[in-house]
Amino acid sequence: MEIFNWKEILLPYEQAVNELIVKFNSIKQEYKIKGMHSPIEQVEGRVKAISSIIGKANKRNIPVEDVFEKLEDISGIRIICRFVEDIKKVVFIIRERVGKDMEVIQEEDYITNTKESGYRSYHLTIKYPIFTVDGRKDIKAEIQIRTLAMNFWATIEHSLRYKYNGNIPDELKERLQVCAEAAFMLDTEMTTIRDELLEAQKIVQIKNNLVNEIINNIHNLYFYAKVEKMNEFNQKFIELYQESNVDKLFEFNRQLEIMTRLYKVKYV
Ligand code: 0O2
Repeated sequence: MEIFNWKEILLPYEQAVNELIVKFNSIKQEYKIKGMHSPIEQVEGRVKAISSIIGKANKRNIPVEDVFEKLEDISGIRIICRFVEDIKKVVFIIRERVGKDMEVIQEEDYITNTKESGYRSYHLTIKYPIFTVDGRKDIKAEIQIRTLAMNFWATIEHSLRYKYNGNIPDELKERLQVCAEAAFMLDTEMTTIRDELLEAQKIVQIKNNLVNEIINNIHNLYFYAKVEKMNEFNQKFIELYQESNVDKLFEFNRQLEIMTRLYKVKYV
């Protein structure tokens, strides 16, 4: 067998993994800073262990010198989402990057087409350019997108697969299939909570915008109204803000806008 300088060969794969982790974490951060629900909960990445590369090459009858061309998951990224719906959103975000900083070369939907083992995940194989001292190199990477529940199941099953050297006993296989269905039921139930969460986030956003408008309108009124009137507005605003009733805040803002218009007509 040809002697490989594995460390040097795997370096670009490591670079791809590191860059992709940074990029997906930045997307997560952007959602958080904007006060929005992030479809990305967690990002992980790894370069496949040399023993696993050789093992997979043997299993598929691929000469080791061809593995870098033929194996798609030497660079692997895993994106964990809270909810099943978030997976679609992440897939959409990745597809949007096509032609910019990555190409999608294959998609496998193991959520709709659950594997016999019970495995669920959405897989995307991408081609990602990295820039080395020798120039551009396009690296294939596998992105696995799954929920926390799917990840919990896959992690346990993967360990058992390892323990039994790929031959999990039938009885255990069946129990794992039952667990996979239970995990999926949990995901389905969680979807209803997701809607509640998004609704709550929307209300908070509406309230924040409204409060900003009210403060702005009160500020404008300082140019026209008497001090006593302004104290009255401020007092009323504090009361309504504490009451946290969005409808009443809307009505108060409407009155402030009418008032501003009336004062302007009077003074212009
Ligand atoms: P590792 O150790 O996670 O890297 P195959 O030829 O069927 O073995 P292939 O064609 O590369 O695999 O593609 P596939 O089926 O899409 O699987 C790619 C990866 O998905 C696997 O990589 C696993 O990470 C994950 N996966 C697929 N099926 C299962 C499953 O039943 N259980 C778990 N836990 N993970 C699964 P590797 O190289 O097999 O393993």
